[in-house]
Amino acid sequence: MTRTQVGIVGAGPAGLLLSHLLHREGIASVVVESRSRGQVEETIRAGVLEQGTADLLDAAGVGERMGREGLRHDGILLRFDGTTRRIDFPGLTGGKRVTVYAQHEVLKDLIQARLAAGGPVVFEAADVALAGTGGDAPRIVFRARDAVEELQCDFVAGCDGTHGIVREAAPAGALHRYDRSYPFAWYGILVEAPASSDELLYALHERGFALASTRSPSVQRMYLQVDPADRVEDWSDDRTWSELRARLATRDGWEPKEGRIFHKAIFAMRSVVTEPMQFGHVFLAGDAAHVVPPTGAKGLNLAVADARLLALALAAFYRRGERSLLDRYSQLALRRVWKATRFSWWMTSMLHRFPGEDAFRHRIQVAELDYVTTSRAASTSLAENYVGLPFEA
Ligand code: RFL
Ligand code: PHB
Repeated sequence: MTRTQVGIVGAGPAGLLLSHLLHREGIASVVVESRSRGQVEETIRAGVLEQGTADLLDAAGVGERMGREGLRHDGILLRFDGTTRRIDFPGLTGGKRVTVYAQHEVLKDLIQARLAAGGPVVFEAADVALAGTGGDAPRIVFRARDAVEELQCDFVAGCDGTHGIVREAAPAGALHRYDRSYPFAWYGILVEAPASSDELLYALHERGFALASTRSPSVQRMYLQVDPADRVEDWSDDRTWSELRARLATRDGWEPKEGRIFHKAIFAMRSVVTEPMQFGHVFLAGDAAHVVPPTGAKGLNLAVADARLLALALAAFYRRGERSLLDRYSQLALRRVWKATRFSWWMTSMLHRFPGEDAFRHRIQVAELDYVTTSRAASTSLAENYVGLPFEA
């Protein structure tokens, strides 16, 4: 049996950042991850960092490569009815913007920082399970290199994503899950091509939603709303480009720049919130506690906000013996979580075609986009949520 102060399940953004922030406070942690380092560093997911997320990574000493390679964006474009309107972030939020920098690049930077500091990250852990969650010394039990290991902890952080096991260790009835499935999925591609647009382009079209995002000057990320039953095999390159051209079309003949598609994936769209985000000495952070549809680009940023808050609460406990922040972790985290859930649901509702929707609903969506992009009050509301609301505490 080994001992640590904080046992962390999952080496995603939530788990790795928490471990890094704790290390900076002089608090020991061990990260236990089921996948290999290579798999963690190669999974294609999010790309948009809120101003506060980028500032936090900088202040924590892991923002150097992001500063060099990340792309700073001062706005987004909303396209509907063949026209394009811009939301100007700095002008509406007192100078805030977002940074486009892939999640797996953030993870590479965090893993490098953890390993350089000697912080144990156990990759390829099998049969990860929790024990003793009813008492003061929860344990993480797992197999690594064919030996059974037991890690005794003061606290456990469940940072193990949507399908994690930590949440499942809660006593029956202790947690409530709010769940909403959307009747469509996103089909995402990576393309070798120059950017079609200087800023992220979100489009509402009668044929469904489309998004042109970016990863670098030579790699683009594009998404289409598709049927949840679709598989990537249903989407040939030709069909993909013809649909992107149709949904992103403008009255003056704008077309996306095409190139070699080298990655395709389809994923479901859900909103989930777990309440509370703690039981006994166990705390949940990131997707383990909540999931948002990607339309508002909030998932990674919420994981970062949870990790920040939990690190602050644990630091108050270890430094000053103060329990009050730990006791209020869930309550404080959920205020941000529900606001991001609302924003992601609203962006999703405004920009997608719902099955069975009639012409009336489509005209209402167009009117809403027209309003959001012409009223300073409404644009400010979108902008301040997109660049990120202020952190709690
Ligand atoms: P993660 O990243 O899922 O990490 C969880 C880790 O836990 C490991 N794990 C286990 N380890 C040990 N034992 C077990 N039993 C385990 N079970 C799981 C997993 O292997 C994994 O390494 O959760 P975390 O840290 O909470 O981070 C959440 C974010 O990854 C997620 O919210 C975002 O990717 C969501 N998201 C976006 N968020 C944004 O903020 N901006 C975006 O632009 C954005 N775009 C996206 C997205 C998510 C997407 N997908 C695929 C769902 C775009 C896409 C396509
Ligand atoms: C991405 O670049 O992957 C991305 C951008 C904006 C979103 C979702 C995903 O809203």
